[in-house]
Order: sequence, then structure tokens, then C-alpha cells
Amino acid sequence: MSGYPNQDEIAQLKAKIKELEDKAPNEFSAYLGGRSNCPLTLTQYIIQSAEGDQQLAMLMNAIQHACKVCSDRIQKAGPAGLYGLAGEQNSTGDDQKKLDVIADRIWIECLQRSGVCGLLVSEEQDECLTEGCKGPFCVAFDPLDGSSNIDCNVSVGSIFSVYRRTSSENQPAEQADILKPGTQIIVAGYCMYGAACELVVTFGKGVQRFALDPALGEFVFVSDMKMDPSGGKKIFSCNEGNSQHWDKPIVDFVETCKDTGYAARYVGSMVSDVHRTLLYGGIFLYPADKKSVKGKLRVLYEGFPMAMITEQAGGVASTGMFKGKVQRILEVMPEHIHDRCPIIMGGARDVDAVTKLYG
Ligand code: AHM
Repeated sequence: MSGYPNQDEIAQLKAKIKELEDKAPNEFSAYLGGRSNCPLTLTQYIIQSAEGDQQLAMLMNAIQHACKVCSDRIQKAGPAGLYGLAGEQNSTGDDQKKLDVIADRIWIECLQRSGVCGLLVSEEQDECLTEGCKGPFCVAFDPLDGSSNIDCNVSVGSIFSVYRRTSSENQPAEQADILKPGTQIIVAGYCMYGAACELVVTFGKGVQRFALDPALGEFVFVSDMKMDPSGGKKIFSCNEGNSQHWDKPIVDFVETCKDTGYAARYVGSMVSDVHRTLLYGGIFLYPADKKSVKGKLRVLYEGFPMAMITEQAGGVASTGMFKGKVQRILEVMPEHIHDRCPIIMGGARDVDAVTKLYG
């Protein structure tokens, strides 16, 4: 007896391996790889995508940690008494919910403690935060998007965009370091706190989708996000309650949708509505109107990151008619950190149909 398998035993082992490989996918298949070239966990993906930039990897790990902590607080919000108003108003005059305030604290603490952020812009803060901040990145974020849905356990999300500072790191960062077009964003993403907690991210080379495995505490790869080039499902998503204030092209487009068998879907949380649009197809609109000539949604931490993700997934993101011309969202020049812009995003089939109506 040599202790080594003989030729017959080796052949039997090979046959056994082949049999296992040929089996239909089961609940463990995702964890055993083989579906994509993407690494299995978000942490692995961050390390790979940072391409040796340790500070960028630190930043992205801080962001994924903020999302995990927010997800945990949202899950426990009911029994922990975290629903309802905090009693304050945020920078743009909205009443803050308790969870808005908690999510804001979580994001700020995670980003500051990463040690690599020179400047932060939060929807919940009037001014840029630079105190206690040092490092090459500027991050704009909406810690908890979808305020109206927070207290009724409907999906909400966090949205973020990351810029690399171009000014000297020896000086404190300034507002000008982040008031730049979206074309200069290096990483954008969102986390959806829905039936599952999902984090979607782009480093400017396609879009990847991860889901939080609560047992592991890890975001695990789900799929690449690529919009159906044909436009996908015929779905339009907007708050039609504002239609009396819309301009004619938007009114006409939505009427055409209704006349041509489109389904209406509107959660009222941008993260959820855009997530569905990317996965199923169709179009999401929050256009300008006569009441709000710049629209409702904010450029730096809503419009830009979602536009970058949409474009990276193969879609189109336009402002519609804005300041006298139809613009690509990513080319808008923000004048103020809480600036707003109109948003029309989704597949080319539908977004181009809207922009054509402006002549
Ligand atoms: P918020 O910043 O107060 O949460 O508002 C942002 C939300 C988006 O998530 C959503 O697309 C939109 O506002 C819904 O607005 P409306 O309630 O006017 O339809």
C-alpha cells in the first residue's frame, strides 16, 4: 500500500467532482462562486476596485459600514421608538425624522473616522463639514432618502457620491472642492433598505449589486446591473399629483405612456424607484415644474450619483428643459451644496422620447 490513490480511484474522484459541478444551482451556489468575474463580497470588490489606493478602500469600507449600521437601526426602529419627528428642520426646511438624524450621525461618524475625508456634505447639515476632516476625498450623501416613507416601513435608502480633492491637502477643504459637475465623481452608489438591504455601486466601470447577508454581516455579490438595451418593461414612475404644474412635454409624455399601455409605479423613495427602473426598465421622473423651477431632488447627493449609476448601467439621465436647455445631469454645474435639479432617468427608449418633445 503506497497510501496514494491508484488510477481507478483518481478516475472515480474526477467523476464525482464532475457530477457535483453538473448539478443544478442550489441555495449555496451563489456562495460557491461561478456566476461572474466579480469577487464574492463587497469588501473584496472594494479592494480590487481601489487598485492599490488604500485610502479609497478605507473610505469605501467606511461607507459600507455606515450602510450596515443604518440598516440595523431601521430594522429595529419600531420597538426602539425611533419612528416620528425629531423636532428639528434640516437645511432645506424639511422636518427631520428621528431616523434622519440618527442616519446622519452614523454617516458623519463613519466618514470622519475613516480618516480620509477632507469635506462632507450631508442633506441634513446646512454647511459643509470640514472640522475633524482630513484627507483626499469629498463625499456628498443623503443619509436617509425618502423621508415620507420612513415611518411606515416602506423602503428608504442612502445615496452618496465621492470626489477626489484637487486642491492642496495642506489647506482645509472648501465648498469649491465639491461644487463640481458630476462627470468628476469617482465613485457613486446607494443602499436600499428594503425587503433586503442592497448596496449598488459604481467605480465608473459598470455597476455592481450586493445584498447584505444578515447572518454573515457582509454584502454579498448579487449581479452586474445592466439596463435592458431595448428599454425593458414599460413603466413610468413619477408623482402625478404635480402634473398641473408640469410643462407641456412632460404632460404629453405621461399621457402617451398611459395611452400606450405603460404601467404606473411610484414608491416615493428615489432609491427604490430608480432601483426598479434599472432592473426592470422604464423611466423615473422628478421634473421641474412651475412651483419648483429646479425640481425637488438635490444635485450633489441625489441627481449626480443616480445619474452616474444610470449611465454606467447603460441608461440615460437628463434634466429635461432646465435653465433654457436640455442637459445631461452629470454636466450640471452646482452653484450651492444643496442645489436641486430636475431628473429624468432610465432607458434611452423612454428618456429620449421625453427630450425629443422639447424639440
Ligand atoms: P426627502 O429628501 O425629503 O426624503 O425627499 C426625497 C424624496 C425622494 O426619495 C423621492 O423621489 C421624492 O422625494 C418624493 O417626493 P414626493 O413626495 O414629492 O413625490
